[in-house]
Amino acid sequence: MLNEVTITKAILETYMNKLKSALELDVAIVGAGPSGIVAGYYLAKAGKNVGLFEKKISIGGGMWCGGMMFNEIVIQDAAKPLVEEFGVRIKKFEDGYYTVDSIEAVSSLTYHALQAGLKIFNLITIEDIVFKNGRVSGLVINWTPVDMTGLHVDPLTLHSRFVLDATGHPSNVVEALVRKMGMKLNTVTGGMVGEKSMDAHLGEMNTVENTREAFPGLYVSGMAANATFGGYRMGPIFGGMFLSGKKAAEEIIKRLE
Ligand code: 48F
Repeated sequence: MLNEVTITKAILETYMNKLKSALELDVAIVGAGPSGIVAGYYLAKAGKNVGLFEKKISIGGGMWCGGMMFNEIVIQDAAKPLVEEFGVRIKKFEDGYYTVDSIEAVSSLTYHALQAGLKIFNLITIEDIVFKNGRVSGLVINWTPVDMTGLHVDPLTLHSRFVLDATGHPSNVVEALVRKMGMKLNTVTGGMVGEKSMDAHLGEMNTVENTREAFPGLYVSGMAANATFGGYRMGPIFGGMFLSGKKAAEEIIKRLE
């Protein structure tokens, strides 16, 4: 006969073991949008201890709904090999423009990242960073419902050799570093430069160029990279997001070695 208490123990013990294994990470990724998931996949594939923290229930960030709730996304030639690596089916629209079902994209990316060894924690909000020896050294985590309801509950903490801010447009981790520590970033102004208006071509290039270390220990990817270093937005073309995640992983892997 099935025992409800055994079911409860199975969940508690398995989850706690997963969380305990993520308390001293090589890389902590904040935000499970396209750039964060892709970065997590390549880091996990390289054998790194990597955890991804997402404040919402669902993984996928802004990718589920394509453009304006039409659930197809566009990719360009440069991103085709990467998308193929995840087994996602690509439809040619015209030379240089391809479409992908956004739901297939989110689910395939997530599936492959988990299978590669990425530990994903949803419903956890990053509310602050750990700052030690002049560098970003970890994350301050709390349940999203605590954040949403404003309950007075102290958070918990984890350490990480590198943090990747993949929180999209708000660039939440970088914002916390600047607001709370008043630190100068590795940008032209020393602050968060801010996202620019729409130019799909420049935006796609900016996303990859801006994927780098913004402060010792803290990398940025995806729209967080554009918000930090100043880049155009690009709308529902996602090649730049995928390539940004890959670049973030490659750069961090070099640093870890
Ligand atoms: O915004 P998002 O999808 O990140 P991205 O990888 O991709 C951007 C595109 O989706 C789209 C675009 C492309 O044309 O412009 O916007 O840059 O996903 C960011 C994720 O981070 C989560 C948020 O819920 C979303 O799923 N997030 C944001 N702040 C926090 C967070 C936080 N403080 N703690 C945990 N997760």
